[in-house]
Amino acid sequence: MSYVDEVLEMAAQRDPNEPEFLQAVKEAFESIRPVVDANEKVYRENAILERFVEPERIYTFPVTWEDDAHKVHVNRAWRIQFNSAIGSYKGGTRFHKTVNLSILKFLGFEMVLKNSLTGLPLGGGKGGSDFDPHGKSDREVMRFCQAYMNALYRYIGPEMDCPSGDIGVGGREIGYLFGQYKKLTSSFDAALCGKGVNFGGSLGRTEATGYGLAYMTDEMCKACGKELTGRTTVVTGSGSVAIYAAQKIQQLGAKVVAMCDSNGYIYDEKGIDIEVMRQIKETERARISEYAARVPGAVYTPGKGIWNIKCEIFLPCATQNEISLDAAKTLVGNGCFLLAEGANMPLEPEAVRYLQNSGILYMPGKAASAGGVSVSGFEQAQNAQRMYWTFEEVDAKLQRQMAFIFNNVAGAAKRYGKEGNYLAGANICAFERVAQAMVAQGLY
Ligand code: NDP
Ligand code: 2IT
Repeated sequence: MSYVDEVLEMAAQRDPNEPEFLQAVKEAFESIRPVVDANEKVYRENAILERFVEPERIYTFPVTWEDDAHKVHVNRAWRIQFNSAIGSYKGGTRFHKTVNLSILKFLGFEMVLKNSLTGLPLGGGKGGSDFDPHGKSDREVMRFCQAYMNALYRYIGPEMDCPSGDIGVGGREIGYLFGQYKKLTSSFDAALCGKGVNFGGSLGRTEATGYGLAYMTDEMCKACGKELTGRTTVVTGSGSVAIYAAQKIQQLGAKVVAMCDSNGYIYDEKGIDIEVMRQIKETERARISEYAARVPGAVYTPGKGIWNIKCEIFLPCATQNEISLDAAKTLVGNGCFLLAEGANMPLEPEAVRYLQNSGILYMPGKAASAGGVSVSGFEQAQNAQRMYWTFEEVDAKLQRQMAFIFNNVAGAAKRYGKEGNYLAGANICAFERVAQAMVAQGLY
């Protein structure tokens, strides 16, 4: 049995109840087979693959908090410090009712690879809780964040582990988390990213993942001589990644005709009005159905099925496994020629395989969504310098960053005789950097 298969089997036996984690590991390991075969002796001697699938540390903690009616709730929370071979731990925090250890381990594993692609000194981590922020008051969210930080503050820090946002955690939550961290440690350490721009946050961090995804889409089009201008585009989700992906891709000339939330989707033939969307989602925290109530001609459809809308470019920016094989078939059948992932692992494995065989341009999330963590890295750099960069500086660096990632991913695919296979290129390029560092640092 090959080394890759041995470790895949071992992981499946160890963690049979972690389907998302095993899905992420399998996808990456299928791609890196040629690298592992070429370095098998060294990797086996250093147990590189066994160590690669095992988080270096997992903190598990209950979060006890009181709602506005003084009822006490206990949520479960975790922080996973997955791999520190190339830098201190870095990765988002997710608050969503579905959060469990499997989901956070898959996200942590993806972070290790994504952060490697950035070329920055960032190890991989992830954390979060099964707390559901929907329908909670500001004060309830604040008390939850404070209780979460009471348990976590000892284990994070600017040189140790630096959490930021993800689903359910944006500027408001990071503000409350940072406020509590500061109170508990009596320091202004830059232990969190995504902070407000008047207390250490980087300009452009809010937009970074979405803008980065749009820049990556542009790179993919350019590489095959296609124009973005006038391309009908569908973006799933309506959170921070989706909103800024839609805004930037429209600025680059495409037309976004549909977006969704977990209740349903809207179709606006004229192109989504981003300011209306921001007002509804960011300011009012309301449902996307409101958009159709406010914008003449827009149509709301409850439930799933946004992928049935005809488009040339599809940017999934909501959550994992939102796109099934059938949805992928519909997209290709309708003439979609490019799919780039703003979300982490939004496609089921069969959908990924189908897209690859159908020959459309496909960029996995670990590359296409790396703009967010890149600007988190820039935030850490600005904090360390005690400086602020302008929005234009950050945006220019982000554009260079996405081009750098695209070129490395495309180059790695070519090096291994898989030209145009960006999934293989991303996994190979990311893994090589981490594995080399692990070998160089010896056993630990
Ligand atoms: P937000 O919480 O801001 O938005 C999430 C969006 O996805 C909401 O519109 C939400 O709808 C929707 N959504 C969540 N779950 C589902 C579901 N089961 N079905 C349909 N829609 C759903 O999160 P982000 O925009 O930050 O994150 C979106 C994705 O991008 C995630 O996969 C995240 O891991 C990834 N990502 C985030 C980065 C960041 O910097 N924030 C960086 C890189 C990747 P509703 O409001 O109804 O729940
Ligand atoms: O999945 C991700 O890349 C994030 N949630 C952002 C991580 C970060 O540290 O900014």
